[in-house]
Amino acid sequence: MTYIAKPRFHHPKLATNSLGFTRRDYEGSVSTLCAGCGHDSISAAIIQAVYELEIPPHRIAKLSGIGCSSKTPDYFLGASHGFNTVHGRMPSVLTGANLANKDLVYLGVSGDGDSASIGFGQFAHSIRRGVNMTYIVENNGVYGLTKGQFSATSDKGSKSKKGVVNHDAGIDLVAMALELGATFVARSFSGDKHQLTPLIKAALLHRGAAFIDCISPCIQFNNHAGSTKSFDYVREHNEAVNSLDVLIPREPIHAQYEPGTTTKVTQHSGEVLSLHKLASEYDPSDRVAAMAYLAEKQALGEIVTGLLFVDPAAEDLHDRLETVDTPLNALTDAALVPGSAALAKINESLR
Ligand SMILES: Cc1ncc(C[n+]2csc(CCOP(=O)(O)OP(=O)(O)O)c2C)c(N)n1
Ligand code: SF4
Ligand SMILES: [Mg+2]
Repeated sequence: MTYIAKPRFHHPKLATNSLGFTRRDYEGSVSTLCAGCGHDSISAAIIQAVYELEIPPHRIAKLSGIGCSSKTPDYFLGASHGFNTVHGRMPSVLTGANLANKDLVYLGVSGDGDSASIGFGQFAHSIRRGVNMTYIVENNGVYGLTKGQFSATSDKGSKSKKGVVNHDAGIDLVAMALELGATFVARSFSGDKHQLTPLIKAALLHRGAAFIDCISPCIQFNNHAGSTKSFDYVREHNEAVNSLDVLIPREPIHAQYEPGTTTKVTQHSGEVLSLHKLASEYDPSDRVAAMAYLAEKQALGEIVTGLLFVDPAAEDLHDRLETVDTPLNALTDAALVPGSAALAKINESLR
């Protein structure tokens, strides 16, 4: 059995959002991952984020590749559209689905093996094209599903459970996403749901390629001394540059910060990202400075987390291609077959 269905009944007084859905309505099957796996905490943060954003489950399309991380869409948003692709191919399938129907909210979930090895090219091109999506890598530095080989995000010098040293340079997916032009870039930790949940909410509301690298320890193969992706190592080296509140216009605003320490960023859909600065010199609107800051801190062995870069006025792939608003499967025959006069006009424009 690959999944275990959850019982559908729940306490009649369970809180609901304005759509009448409980948090349970955004859950999926019972997880079959190892108890304590970081990936399950990310699933919980996704459920919380979508419940709080009050997105109807049928408006979400969740896609993944292959790996323990890529299995997780089975464990959240059970009433949403889902597509489990082959290893490393989530980004191209997501791009195709997004081009066919821009009405859905696209959530891609992947692993460090899935995105930084076999799917590295796919990751790169979906980011540089500005596909409107939230792309989460559940990064544990190993191939968890195939029993703990080093992945391309394992840090040079880190040790496997059996003491083998990794001599290859690690790929930093956050640095790559910044370089490739992602318009929302964040790093978080599966053990910090207070940081992760608002980041997922903000990413889902962002128009353009939103990338979150979420360090997610594999308790089975990469949670020992010598690993740089263990719970202890990440807790000790975590340097958060800011903390985030997503302020939806309909909700009361609770956040109160000292004047001068908070930056407000308004995104396309009207919601406001309220960023509380923890590192006074950090500016998330400056891509080049963000890249330099990350490199500097990485050299000191620090793991920089938080919202690292955001361009609230970003355009997405549809803006660049000037596509129609109507999903392709809803276009009428007249729109799809515009006739010989329209064809002649196109041919003329190409001469
Ligand atoms: C084409 C192909 N090559 C190799 C595999 C074997 N394989 C399955 S999962 C995986 C790596 C998974 O690692 P990651 O994406 O980091 O996910 P994790 O299990 O660590 O969450 C590999 C190599 C496969 N399924 N398909
Ligand atoms: S092997 Fe690792 S990544 Fe896979 S479920 Fe177990 S703890 Fe999680
Ligand atoms: Mg992995």
